[in-house]
Amino acid sequence: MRFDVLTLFPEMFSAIKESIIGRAEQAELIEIHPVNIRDFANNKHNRVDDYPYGGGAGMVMQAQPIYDAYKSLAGENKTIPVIYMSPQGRKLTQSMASDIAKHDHVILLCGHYEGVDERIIEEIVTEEISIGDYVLTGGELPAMVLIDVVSRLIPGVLADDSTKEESFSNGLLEYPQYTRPEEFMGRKVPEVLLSGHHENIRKWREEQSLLRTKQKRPELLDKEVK
Ligand code: 4H7
Repeated sequence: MRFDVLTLFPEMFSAIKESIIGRAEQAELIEIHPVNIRDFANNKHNRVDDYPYGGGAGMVMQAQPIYDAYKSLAGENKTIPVIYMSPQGRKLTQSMASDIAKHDHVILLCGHYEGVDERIIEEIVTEEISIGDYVLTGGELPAMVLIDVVSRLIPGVLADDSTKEESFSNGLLEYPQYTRPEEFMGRKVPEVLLSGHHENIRKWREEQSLLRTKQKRPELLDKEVK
């Protein structure tokens, strides 16, 4: 799967090339391709923002450099999803991530300042996505969150295919995990996990998942599992 990213800060994406996502890119399971919108400025000072019509605080990202950067990637192909990372978007969920993972190419648009000229949203954006109800200085961190969430759903990216059992896929929180030693600061690993009785372990974990969800995120129990 290929993620093209339209951004004013392409260097930020070196952060996501570490760890599991970095390994997935090495293995050519995914490709992350940041494109600097500033390279498409058509004035001698490389300006890509301007004052908002009607006045008010801050600057707005101009349509032309974003459009030209987009065209350099998509050409005449109008079928590639263009996702604008914005606080006004639909809030990202695990089930939205599964849908995005079905595409083999997406373009992510990262806004800065007061956002982009509205005509870019009308002309090229197919979906607006938010990562949560809080304000950030730019869309780059949300784009990296989306790339991480989607990439780990691609077959081969995770060593084990654990994604079917995890939180938000089955609608429950995950059960508690323990590793060696058997006793730490006087706290023992639950006996059942040492028993080797797989059916009892499965039942205990299922109970713990349900108990935790009731305690920590009761609202998840009212949701339908997609
Ligand atoms: C697009 C439009 C995403 C991008 C507006 C982006 C939060 C999220 C941004 C803005 C983002 C999220 C304009 C919002 C200036 C903040 C003061 C960049 N913030 N800005 N406002 N929740 N910020 O996914």
